[in-house]
Amino acid sequence: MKSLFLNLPMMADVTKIVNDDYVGFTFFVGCMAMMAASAFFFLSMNNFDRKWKTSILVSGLITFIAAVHYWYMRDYWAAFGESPTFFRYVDWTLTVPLMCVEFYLILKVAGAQKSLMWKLILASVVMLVTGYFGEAVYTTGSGPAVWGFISAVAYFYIVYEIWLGSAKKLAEAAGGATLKAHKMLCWFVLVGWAIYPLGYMAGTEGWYSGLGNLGLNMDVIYNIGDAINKIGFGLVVYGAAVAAQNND
Ligand SMILES: *C/C=C(C)/C=C/C=C(C)/C=C/C1=C(C)CCCC1(C)C
Repeated sequence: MKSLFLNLPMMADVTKIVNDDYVGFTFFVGCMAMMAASAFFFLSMNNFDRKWKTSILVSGLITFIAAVHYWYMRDYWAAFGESPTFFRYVDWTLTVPLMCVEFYLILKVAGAQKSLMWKLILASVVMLVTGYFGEAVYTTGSGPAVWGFISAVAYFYIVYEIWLGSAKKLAEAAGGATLKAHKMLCWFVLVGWAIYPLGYMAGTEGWYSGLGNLGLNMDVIYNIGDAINKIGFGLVVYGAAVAAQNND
């Protein structure tokens, strides 16, 4: 009798990840980590009072949106062996503005205005759209360098605003758990976010033979950056909420 299995189509629904595909591996693990982090943030949300609940919710939304994108990016990489640039930038364009919202939510107690949030969101969108141009549209000659430079200007504006600008003054006025959380998030933006331009240089042309020649893969660098900045960032907010609650 003919086995039922022989009638199955040759292509399975699950794409194979080969042993030495370490890029595919980081997409896979990244996906799981984002899912687990989302479950953690969503389930712990209700342990906190209103002020912090929204912040934890936003942490969960950031990792959840990333989990869904990683699901697609993992598949895309497995199927085509190419960078899923489009999904990557859609993910960032949704999650990075949410991180700007997180800064605002934390500083709201100290009297932060919505205008601060919109300034940060606008700068982050400029940073990402110009980065996309350099990575996916103007990919030859000086294209990546020029668009990367404009992107970096927007990035440094965000760094300035939170480290030295009005956001810093609000955090100092608030003190306590708010100031501590703000400082930690500032470090994420200065050090954690700096991982991304390195990935960009590994994957685009025009950097004197490129970081890619050191054997560094752009997607691996981006995936490590995302794990640190999305899950770590959310955990800092969670820690601040726990600290604030224990002091009340
Ligand atoms: C969860 C995703 C995050 C936090 C993504 C952050 C992305 C950046 C900070 C990207 C920055 C870039 C530059 C500063 C210059 C080169 C182009 C980019 C877009 C990679």
